[in-house]
Amino acid sequence: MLKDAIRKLGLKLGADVVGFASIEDYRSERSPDPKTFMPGVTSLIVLGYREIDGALDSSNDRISLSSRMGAMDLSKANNYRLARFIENEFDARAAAVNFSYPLDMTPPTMGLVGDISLRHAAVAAGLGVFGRHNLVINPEFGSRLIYTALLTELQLASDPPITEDLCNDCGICVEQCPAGALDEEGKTDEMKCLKVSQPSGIGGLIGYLRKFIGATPEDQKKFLMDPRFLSLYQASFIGFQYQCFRCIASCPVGRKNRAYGKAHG
Ligand code: B12
Ligand code: SF4
Ligand code: SF4
Repeated sequence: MLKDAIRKLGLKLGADVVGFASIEDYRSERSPDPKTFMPGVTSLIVLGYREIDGALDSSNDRISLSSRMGAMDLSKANNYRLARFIENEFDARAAAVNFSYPLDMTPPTMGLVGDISLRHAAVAAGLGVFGRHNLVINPEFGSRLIYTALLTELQLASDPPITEDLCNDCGICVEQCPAGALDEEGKTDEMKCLKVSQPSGIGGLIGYLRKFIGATPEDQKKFLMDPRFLSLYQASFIGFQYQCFRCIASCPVGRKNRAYGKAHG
């Protein structure tokens, strides 16, 4: 009953999939124990939002990002609405885990580990399984879902796990990765991925500032008109500015008929 009411609202608000996991079934070795920041947590509600095919398949990464930004905005508002619904209707605490950030930027993880690993949460909630690209593949939408979650003090049983291996080991994601970040099975080379997928992220900004500090005053003036500086400026108010989507976009599982590849050659 509880699950039905929450699922119904999540879907009505625009999520494409909604799943539930008892906190005991959520296991993510590198992530913190959720009880350290919500002592009474008993379950996770995980929501998935599909990427827009036309955007994801575009060779223009700004167009691809438009779909992501829309999903992020919708998911943030929905998390807030759902948390409020749970607290108002069922008198139980709820807290939202947003799409990606804010992240804990302190050592040792320095922005590379979320408070909740949404992939492990999605797997625990029966929404998908890991594929060769280390992303979660859902039976209906394939890799083309992004996830958010709510932590709650409601007792909710886990949805049945997916036992089928949805990855067909075709290797397309590995071939398509321009950074070679997926070469080692079971591990994404984070630094290689970051360089290509977020060139205007913190690594890019630090590199640029280092060069700026070492430059002559004359060259520093040129640095301020450099297109690279303008991209860093733009990223500072957009948030994480993803510039590569190839591992999600190239995976054929659940891609329907709107085939990837035309714009990418
Ligand atoms: C930090 C982060 C990154 C970092 C580091 C990734 C990393 N190693 O975890 C960087 C910048 C590299 C990154 C890149 C990308 N990310 Co990212 N990222 C996150 C974030 C914020 C935290 C991830 C985290 O906590 N990792 C730490 C733990 C979980 O990692 P781990 O235990 O070491 O697990 C790794 C491996 O061991 C392996 N693994 C673990 N268990 C198992 C089990 C099996 C069976 C297998 C095969 C593998 C496997 O997978 C992980 C990848 O290295 C999440 C959001 C969130 N809060 O979860 C999004 C998230 C994981 N990212 C996502 C996406 C889509 C991307 C990108 C495609 C970029 C883009 N354009 O959007 C790439 C894909 C890279 C890839 N193919 O792995 C989505 C994934 C959605 C999905 N369908 O699975 C997430 C969940 C965001 C979201 N809200 O949907 N990301
Ligand atoms: S986002 Fe791009 S660079 Fe990163 S793993 Fe996927 S394909 Fe490779
Ligand atoms: S592209 Fe192929 S190998 Fe990669 S995750 Fe998808 S099905 Fe698996």
